[in-house]
Amino acid sequence: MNMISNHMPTEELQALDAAHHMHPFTANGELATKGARVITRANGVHLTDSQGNQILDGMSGLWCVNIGYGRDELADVAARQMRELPYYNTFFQTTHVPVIALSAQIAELTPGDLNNVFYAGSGSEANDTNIRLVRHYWAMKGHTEKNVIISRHNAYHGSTLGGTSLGGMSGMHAQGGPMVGGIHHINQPNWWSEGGDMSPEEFGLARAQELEQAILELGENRVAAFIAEPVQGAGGVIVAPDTYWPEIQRICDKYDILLIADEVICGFGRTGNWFGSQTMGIRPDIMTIAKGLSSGYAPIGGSIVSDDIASVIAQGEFNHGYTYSGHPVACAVAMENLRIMQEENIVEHARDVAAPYLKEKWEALADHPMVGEAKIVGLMASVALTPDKANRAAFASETGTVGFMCRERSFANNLIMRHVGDRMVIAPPLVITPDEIDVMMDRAVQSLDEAHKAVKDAGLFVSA
Ligand code: PXG
Repeated sequence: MNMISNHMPTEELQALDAAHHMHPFTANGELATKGARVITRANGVHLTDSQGNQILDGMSGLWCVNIGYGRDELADVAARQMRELPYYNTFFQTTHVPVIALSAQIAELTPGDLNNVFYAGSGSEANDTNIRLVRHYWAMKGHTEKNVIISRHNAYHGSTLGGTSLGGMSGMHAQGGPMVGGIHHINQPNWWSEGGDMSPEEFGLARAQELEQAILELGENRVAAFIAEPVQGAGGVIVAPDTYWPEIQRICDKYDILLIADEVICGFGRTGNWFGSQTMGIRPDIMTIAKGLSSGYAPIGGSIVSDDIASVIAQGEFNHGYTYSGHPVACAVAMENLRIMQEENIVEHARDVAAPYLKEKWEALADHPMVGEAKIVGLMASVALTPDKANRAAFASETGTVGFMCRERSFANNLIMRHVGDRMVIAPPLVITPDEIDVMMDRAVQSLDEAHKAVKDAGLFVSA
């Protein structure tokens, strides 16, 4: 076996990467000529690359490293669990201590009667479970026709066929179809881009009422569930107007439709509470979880379901499961992650210290000449880039051109900040300190300034 290590020259690593590794959501041909950035280690909120740069990770990896990097406790627990019981499954009437402990712990953390966990290896898999689970639930209750799931355009629910179909990303629907049937999409509550002349409150209500219209059009007896992220993450940190969620809850209650809160990003402290549903004041019947559950240290996801759903499903055999459902090492790592979050009051730190400190600085970005709205909930935030904030105008260039320029400046300034189209997005580790927030914001402002200049110089500061 060849010895590929951190000590190899970056160019050699990049060449091997380009030759054999297919990256997700990447134009791989283009990347091959440029060479991928090689991340070698990480600690706290910082990454180190193969050239020795210290990069502030304003995205917590992919919105997941909530407790920050470099926590030895998780490594120790993983090693201990691998020695004791590296794998056993939870099929066919067996169980093990890590999965028992984690399930009980999750039941304690979740609101209401969300006391039952079906495990998966990722958020995508968990949402695939949800499709089958909600349809099976209604079938068990004698309503086989109640099988349509309503979701939203520009939602992200994963990359498996089920996750892609549930999600509302047009670029994803355009590839690898046909999609899973029986899924219907309504519009998102993105006031900045789509609100027209309405006030945010009017618009929030109107977009929520699209759910009711869809139910009436599809047939009241046909809709099984509505799925949504409490705050759209991958869609650009889109925060619904205050009027939106109460109306969604009212409609789900009225028509007896299961509400699935996809908490893959919002869960485990991201919005300043344990779950985004609490921040938004909703009562879901199912929550999808992944990412922050283990802070990304081990792959694990799941569906947390209400006592009612669990009891109906328990009346027969649910022919569904993954080899790694309730993987003991992932469960042990997740348990340790939750222990640290509780003992160190990390959600409280996010809510009471980091989020308020960041909010003030983030919202001040709205004064920047290229920034329109600046939105923030807990430690997830976005700004809409615009050439004309008074008119909430989009750029004339292809969507994402300006956002990409801004991201490039951000990378060059050793800050990981994402662009989603022409919105810039951050979601730093929940443990970030005020001093680190100062550094993050200095780099963000510098990147915006540099991008603003580059956009003007390129003649791109022009409305569509
Ligand atoms: N639901 C939501 C709300 C997510 O954000 C998934 C499901 C799927 O989870 P897995 O574990 O299968 O990836 C996600 C994942 C991005 C980005 O660039 C976002 C996600 C994943 C990868 C990239 O914003 N979210």
